[in-house]
Amino acid sequence: MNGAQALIASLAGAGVDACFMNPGTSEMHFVAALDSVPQMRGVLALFEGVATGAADGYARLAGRPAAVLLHLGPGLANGLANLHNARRAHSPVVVIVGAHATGHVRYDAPLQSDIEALARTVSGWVHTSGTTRDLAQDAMRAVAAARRGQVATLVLPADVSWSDGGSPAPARPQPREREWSIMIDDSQVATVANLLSSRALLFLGGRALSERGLRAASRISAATGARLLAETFPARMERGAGLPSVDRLAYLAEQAEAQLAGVEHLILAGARSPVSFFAYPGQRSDLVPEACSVAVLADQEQDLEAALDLLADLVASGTKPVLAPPAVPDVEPGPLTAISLANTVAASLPEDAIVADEAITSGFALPAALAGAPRHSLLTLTGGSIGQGLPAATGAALAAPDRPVLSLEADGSALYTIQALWTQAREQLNVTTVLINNAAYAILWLELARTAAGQAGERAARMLDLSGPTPDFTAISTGLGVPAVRVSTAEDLHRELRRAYAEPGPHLIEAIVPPVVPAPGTAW
Ligand SMILES: Cc1ncc(C[n+]2csc(CCOP(=O)(O)OP(=O)(O)O)c2C)c(N)n1
Ligand SMILES: [Mg+2]
Repeated sequence: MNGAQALIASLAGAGVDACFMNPGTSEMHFVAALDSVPQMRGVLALFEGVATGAADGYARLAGRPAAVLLHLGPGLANGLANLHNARRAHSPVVVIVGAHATGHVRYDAPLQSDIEALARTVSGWVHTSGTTRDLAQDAMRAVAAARRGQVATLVLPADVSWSDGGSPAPARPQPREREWSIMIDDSQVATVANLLSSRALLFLGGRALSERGLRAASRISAATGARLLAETFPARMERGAGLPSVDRLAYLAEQAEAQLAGVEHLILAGARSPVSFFAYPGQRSDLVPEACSVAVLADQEQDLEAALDLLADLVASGTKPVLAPPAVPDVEPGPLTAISLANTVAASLPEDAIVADEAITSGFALPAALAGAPRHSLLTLTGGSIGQGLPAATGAALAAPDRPVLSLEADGSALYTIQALWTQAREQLNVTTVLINNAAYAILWLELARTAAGQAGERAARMLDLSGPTPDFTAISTGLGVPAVRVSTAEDLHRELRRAYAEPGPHLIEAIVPPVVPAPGTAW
């Protein structure tokens, strides 16, 4: 058995049985080994950012890592932005980066670069395998490291992969869920219990946004009057009718400050203390109100759900969570706006959907519209690095093939990783993409004004505008193998959404929606 065969067999044995990849010459033995280890599902992505974003989406749904196979430093570099989003999501991902054979490194061949340095920017664990004998064991260490909620990168020299003498390693005994996590501090739970009142706010993130976490948080809020708020960009949040409805902290600092005004005790449960996304001249970065105390109930490395349950049992025994009633908005016919888009999406959402939201400005009305929609899992842009939505939807669909996936995707963001559509077509994934075409980087129109970067002249405006030519997403999608239609009214969107959900395989609906932000140079 060569190293690659031992590696893949061991990964599959440890439950890592999907590999998103974009291979090159140094990975040919890995690719060849796919035929001797059919338990591993290889999924080809046509850009590394699609592979890494798909592995992130997969992990958010499956709760276990997928593997990613990349080609040396440049392949890894192409995948880094979505590994950044994965790191911010605490997603388990096993990245395997093929490298030159050990004896080849000294010649400084064209693709030689410092792979480990690149890997360290996003990985919690990095190792270069030195021998075929130890490769499978190294892989099992990578899987164990990833399972702690991080990116684990194993660099795989070509000769370590191609040499004989590999033997599969047994999967490490899997810790029971969260067993690896740092113990919850009972005294901390008791301290937090004393802070709870209507002047307290419980700020939720990570696993606190699971059904269990939300139900416990809702009980705590109902019993004590403490307010609830979720982090701005959760990795995964359960939402919809029958679940507690919790607002998210606003992206815009001035709105976030209004949400936090009057809070005297901020209690963190899996979320980081709130900060402004960007700095603005003359504005605060730290969004915690003056004289507000900050306490930690539990963080992402602790069992957040158990911590919330403990707190709920302490302060809310006998109190039931407050659940959102079913409430589906009417679809008002007429030209699409961001509001009618949100209402139409909510009105047509199937039960148990996965919603990947990279709708940027056109998505502002979605949270309210979807609060009473059929229950769904929401995936968002954890690290702010755009080009994540289409890949994440792809990986989520692969991890949860029985659930419909809705990918709400802004035009500018889509164009970073549009090749994801081809993988959706190739794998026949049940993904419905609503591609929101506003022919602009509309959020940057807003940011130009907010940063007080000056009056936008014509030359500046051209940098934030996608018209001339406006990309034709219906043509692009069809060309990549995903059937597509263009709509510009709510009634057409409603009809096409229902049609797409009813038919297996991927679909794209290009929705023409005017920007919600006035163009640069126009009066507000
Ligand atoms: C990797 C990366 N590159 C650039 C940016 C900066 N950026 C943030 S939003 C944005 C444009 C978004 O445009 P679009 O997706 O069309 O959404 P809209 O603002 O029009 O709603 C850009 C370029 C980023 N966040 N991440
Ligand atoms: Mg846009």
